[in-house]
Amino acid sequence: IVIHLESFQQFLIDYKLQVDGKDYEVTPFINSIYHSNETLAFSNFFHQVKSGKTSDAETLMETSLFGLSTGSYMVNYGGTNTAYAAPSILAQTGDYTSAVFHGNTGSFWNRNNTYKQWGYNYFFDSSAFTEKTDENSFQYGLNDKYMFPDSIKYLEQMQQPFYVKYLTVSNHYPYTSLSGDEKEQGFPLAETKDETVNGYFATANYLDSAIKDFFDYLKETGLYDNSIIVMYGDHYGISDTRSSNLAELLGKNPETWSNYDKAMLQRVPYMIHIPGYTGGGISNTFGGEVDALPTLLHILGVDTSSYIQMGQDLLSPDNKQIVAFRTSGQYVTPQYTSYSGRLYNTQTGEEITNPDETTKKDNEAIRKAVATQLSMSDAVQTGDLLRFYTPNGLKPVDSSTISY
Ligand code: GP9
Ligand code: MN
Repeated sequence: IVIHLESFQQFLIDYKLQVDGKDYEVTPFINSIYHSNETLAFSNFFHQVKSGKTSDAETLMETSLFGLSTGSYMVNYGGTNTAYAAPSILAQTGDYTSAVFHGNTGSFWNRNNTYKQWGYNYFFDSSAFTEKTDENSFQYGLNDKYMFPDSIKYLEQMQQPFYVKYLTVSNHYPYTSLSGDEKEQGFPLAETKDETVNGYFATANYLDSAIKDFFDYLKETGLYDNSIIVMYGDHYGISDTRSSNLAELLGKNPETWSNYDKAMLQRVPYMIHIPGYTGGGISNTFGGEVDALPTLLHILGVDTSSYIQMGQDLLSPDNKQIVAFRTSGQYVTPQYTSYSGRLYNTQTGEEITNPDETTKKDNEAIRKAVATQLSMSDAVQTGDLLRFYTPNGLKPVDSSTISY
């Protein structure tokens, strides 16, 4: 069960918003999952999306290929390209049935066509749920506290084992989806000069509570004990142009807010929650969304050695820990951060203005690795190259057998 946490940044984890001298924990339930020893959690996991936003995150997470440098891969190629995505791989290696639940119209980001190419058997979009009203929804669809309970009548009919994805929406810009929503719980607004920043915590808190309720349902029905639950944040919620307005809330000085701070804010949660497993913990390995699929498949015991995937297993000791942003020349490694034309020491946040020879050489090598990873991904995506290559043991999806 994969839960896509809309616009959810890593800094929300364990964050307490202070209003009128009182502390309000924003996402208590997600925090408890993050810290559980039944969870493999990552503290340096970065989103890698560009203008395809949510659709880029979906592409990265489920195919281990990047979105495009301009526009959305799902919109431009998703409906026609041959793909070996999570649902298709799991159907063929583990007999999984698959579905997506999302409270927006199915054609948004060309999902209805792309999901067929990815092998999703079912797609439950807004037409499958309670009618949207002004109170329970906003421009991006049905609010999370309606979508999750509404999905259950479908979920309980799914052939097991299943691979399902929930795309949440309530924590989406402009963070005002809760006005009129009866299930909102009065979480306070922040008090900065930026309305967008102010609303972000209340919608994140609402998402947290929707997920807690969903977990309660999973536990009641016993599905929980037989499932792995993955959660990830798709991309930033507060953009670089606004993020200095977060500085004070994060105990930083808005005057000295730097490109380094902006880069670090591109971290999003990635958690693999395995009920009954006790070897979890928080890994500081640096990685990104492109690494999620190989990591998950290896946990599930799938041999990915013949698959065309750009990511690396985050749990592998051989992981290179080079995180490419989709904007060229931008990257993060445990040592260096290159963002908006400036280079920083990742550990200290200090800018490197006069790099020595070793630093220059190191960064040239990183730049090359990043450029290669992106250009290989672009070649596959824009040339539809997977139509010429069938990984061992897999067949391409016949999307004509899927209808929604
Ligand atoms: C809409 C939702 C939002 O269906 O997934 O997409 P975004 O604006 O974040 O790309
Ligand atoms: Mn999104």
